[in-house]
Amino acid sequence: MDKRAFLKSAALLGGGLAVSTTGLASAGSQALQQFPDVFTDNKGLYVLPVLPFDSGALEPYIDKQTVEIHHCKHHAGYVKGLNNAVDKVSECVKTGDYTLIKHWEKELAFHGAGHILHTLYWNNLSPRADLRSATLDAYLTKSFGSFEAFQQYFSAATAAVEGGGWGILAYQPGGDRLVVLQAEIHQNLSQWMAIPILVCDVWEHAYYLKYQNKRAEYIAAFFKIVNWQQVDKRLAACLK
Ligand code: MN3
Repeated sequence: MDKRAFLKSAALLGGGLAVSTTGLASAGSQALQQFPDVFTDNKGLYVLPVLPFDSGALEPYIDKQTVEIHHCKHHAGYVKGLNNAVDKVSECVKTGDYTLIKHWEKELAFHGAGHILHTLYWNNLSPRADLRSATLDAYLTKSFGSFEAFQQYFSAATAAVEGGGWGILAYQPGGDRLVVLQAEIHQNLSQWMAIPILVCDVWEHAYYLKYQNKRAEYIAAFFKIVNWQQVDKRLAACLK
């Protein structure tokens, strides 16, 4: 087994830090197994993934020092901050004290987006560009006209990101197509790779005529009318 294949199988088992000796014990590991990027170990703790290549292997395109600082300092910082935010949110849930929930949700999004996007970034780099599959090419053609058109569009959109951020090629499940997105900074209260299964609109237009400034009352009413069957169906689709 070469290094990359070994690390891939290790990542599937344990989140990428080491080969798991306990195997796939956790609930949800079925779902994790189907996606090639894993963000946690098998206990649910977020972990810094092992790079799928040597830190100097991307030279001359990306230099060794940049890769090492980016991975061991920046990415590791997101992992640490994310686990801390998860702990603090767990405390809020346990104690029922949500006084600081806005702060910790922001931390969760900032570090969560950082950890998830950097894991995707490392795993979608390789010392040599691989060939694309016929399926990927078909989706690129269906969505953008051709690979060349996609590459031009992705490059232009990514170059035009205002300030720090990301260019992102994403699959849109409801439309069965690919889309190109810009992410300014990187979180805006999203962690990415999270598929919504229940949403509540809290723009004022959704409740103001009846509830005015009492948003919490509207949210309590919302919970009286949730279509849980639809939520179940969405969850089932995610776990497929
Ligand atoms: Mn970065």
